[in-house]
Amino acid sequence: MKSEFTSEFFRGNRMRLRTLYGRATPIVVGASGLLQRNGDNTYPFRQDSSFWYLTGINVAGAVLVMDKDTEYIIVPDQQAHQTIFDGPILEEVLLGRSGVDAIVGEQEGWRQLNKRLKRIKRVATLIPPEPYLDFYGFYTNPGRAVLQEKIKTINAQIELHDLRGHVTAMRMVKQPQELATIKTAIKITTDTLGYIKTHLRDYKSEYEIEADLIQAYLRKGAKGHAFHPIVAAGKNACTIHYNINNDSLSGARFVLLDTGAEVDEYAADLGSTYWLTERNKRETAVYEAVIAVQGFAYSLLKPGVLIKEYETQIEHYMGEKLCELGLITEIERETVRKYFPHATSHHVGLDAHDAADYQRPLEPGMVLAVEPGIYIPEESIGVRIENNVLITREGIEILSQDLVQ
Ligand SMILES: [Mn+2]
Repeated sequence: MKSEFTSEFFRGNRMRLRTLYGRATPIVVGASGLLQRNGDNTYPFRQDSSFWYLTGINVAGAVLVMDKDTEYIIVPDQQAHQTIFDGPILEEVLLGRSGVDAIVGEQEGWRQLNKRLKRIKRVATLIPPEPYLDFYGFYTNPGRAVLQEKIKTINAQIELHDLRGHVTAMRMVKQPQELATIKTAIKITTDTLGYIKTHLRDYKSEYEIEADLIQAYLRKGAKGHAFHPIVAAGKNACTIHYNINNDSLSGARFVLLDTGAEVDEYAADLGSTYWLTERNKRETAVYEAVIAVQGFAYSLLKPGVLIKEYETQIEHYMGEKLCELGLITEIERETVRKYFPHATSHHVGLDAHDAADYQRPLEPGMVLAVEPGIYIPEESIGVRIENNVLITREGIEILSQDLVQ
């Protein structure tokens, strides 16, 4: 598939970052590193989204340096066996893609950087996240932390300035190439979900649906999944991030899908709940309540809106729906969150849950997911419908208009 991105995009992002942050302090940004899966087997490489946004380069362990009037990328030296096993890293390809002045090898690059870092008081970088994210229960990619350690080893006194706020501010408002790519990812995903809905009765298990998702994404030109898909039949839908996807569909009345293709490095994040049999009255009431909340969310979204206030309004509206369904009698945060335990919206972009400052009012060019859901474990019903919308000057454009709900 033809990429929307040329070196102009990445060069433009670097120029804007230097305008936002200032040119007096050198900027040094690290790529993600390869991660062990088991033994000498690595996980498929996925670049740090912000590093990609500034370089377009998918090399593990690379380092971008922006200093005075020069920009260069240090790429890890390849041992002869790595060139044979992993393929060569081609300098001219990296230069053409990123638009930097030079690609330099590890030794030469760090020799240059070493000299500079020893003499300066501060350097700007993307500060690493905590090594272990308690809330999500996983280890983060150590790429940024490794770079930070290396800088500190060269100059222990050096002050590290954090660029995350600036890069996040830039990533929140999508440029035309980004929007076009997100639209492609959305189209691939909605086409695939449409196919699955039409053939729903042919599937005997969740994993057969998962197999068709990856098959369709790859065949339609996506890189693969933007995140591990959720294919949850029946009561499994009440587990919000269920993704074992190995259950049988026999006896299940519906299946909840939450998935997105990845195109270039951009995500779609969509989903719906499809019935394997005729919806009964109760299921229809729950489904229609979710649709009503979705419509209410759409009516609120426009420039200037604060996500926090938007979520509070939706929580109240959802509360009314849950009362109508006889699930709660009082509309309070705790009662509502028992049946709707997640947020309605998040930004979508290079990451399915994209880098964002949720204190910042909405602006045209932002892309959001809208994903209300109602989960009733005691009735084994879980319904979520997720669309992606673009904030426009007037309100929103639903980017996933083709999603079969
Ligand atoms: Mn989502």
